[in-house]
Amino acid sequence: MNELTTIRPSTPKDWETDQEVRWCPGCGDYAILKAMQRTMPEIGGTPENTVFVSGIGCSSRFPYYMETYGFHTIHGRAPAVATGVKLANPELDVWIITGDGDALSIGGNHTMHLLRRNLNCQMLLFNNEIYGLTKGQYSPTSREGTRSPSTPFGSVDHPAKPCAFALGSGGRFVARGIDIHKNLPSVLKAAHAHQGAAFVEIFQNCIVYNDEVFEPFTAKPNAVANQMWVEHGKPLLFAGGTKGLALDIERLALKVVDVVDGDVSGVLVHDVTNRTIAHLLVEMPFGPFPMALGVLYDDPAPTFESAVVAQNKAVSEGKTPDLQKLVATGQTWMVDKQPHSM
Ligand SMILES: Cc1ncc(C[n+]2csc(CCOP(=O)(O)OP(=O)(O)O)c2C)c(N)n1
Ligand code: SF4
Repeated sequence: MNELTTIRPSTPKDWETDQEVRWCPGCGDYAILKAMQRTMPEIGGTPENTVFVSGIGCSSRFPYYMETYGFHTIHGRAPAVATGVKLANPELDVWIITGDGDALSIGGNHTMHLLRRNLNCQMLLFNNEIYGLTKGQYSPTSREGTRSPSTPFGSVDHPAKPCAFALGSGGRFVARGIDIHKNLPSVLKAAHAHQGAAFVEIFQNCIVYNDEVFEPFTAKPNAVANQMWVEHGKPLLFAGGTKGLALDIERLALKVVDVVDGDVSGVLVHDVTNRTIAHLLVEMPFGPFPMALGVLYDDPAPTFESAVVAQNKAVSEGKTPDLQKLVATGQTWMVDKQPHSM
């Protein structure tokens, strides 16, 4: 007689592998890995139905450390491989792990097409504003003036904003988190709950080549003043609720307002389905404005693989598959000349 095995919910430990972790001690990647291993049981994930797909970079070593299926692919091409995985089996839970170089330099076009097609997957971009694996060259997100082996006199490029890129590419879910922040698992959960391509930028400290670059908003003394965690249906407040964001109607832009005696009447209320608010939040210059974090935009639309599956079903309805006929259809020809003998 067959015996039934009870399936017990997984624990974070079930998602750990026996692989030696090769990141530098103190790298922000460790904290993201932990947050992911904590999140998987909470979303009811099962290792056999989960796939991590990465490109190339320090961040892209991630699949080795998750006890799931995984592909460490080629530079910038994780979205292409993830698309193939999802089309082959739309039931799989697919997570793409990438870096700012991988996703926005060599892989910029692939990232764009993944987002505009709206493949149902999660894409986590570990943004450390540098190429870590290749020893610290500047990346598309490096700030102007960044001194690196490839910009010894300081970068003169205008940096890309990953979340603005994602929105501009047609992304329907855009969020931000911080490697060591306690809210990261809830951002990952929201990304997973979204049906479609969910893009998450995670500020990740590269302790070796770009240490403390996010300190102006991640360091303890700066966090309260400069982090603004947004929540759907709640006013956009920061600095312990003493400041908020309002719309400057004349300039059609955001402005910072003081909140006096808890009066939030002029403060914008966050609506995750409002694309205009999302654009304003991701474009806010840090300094005069806080860093907007959490789910900035979440407005689902039909997914790529559901459209492909529906189309395949419609065109094959009532037809019997015939591979021989397919191969012999269209432009076919006979080669009757014999190859030259050697
Ligand atoms: C086709 C190709 N070009 C260049 C490289 C060299 N290369 C490897 S990783 C990388 C950049 C990685 O930076 P990022 O995506 O920011 O990841 P991090 O290492 O910082 O996590 C580059 C340029 C490569 N491996 N393959
Ligand atoms: S080089 Fe930077 S990003 Fe890469 S493992 Fe080391 S600390 Fe992390």
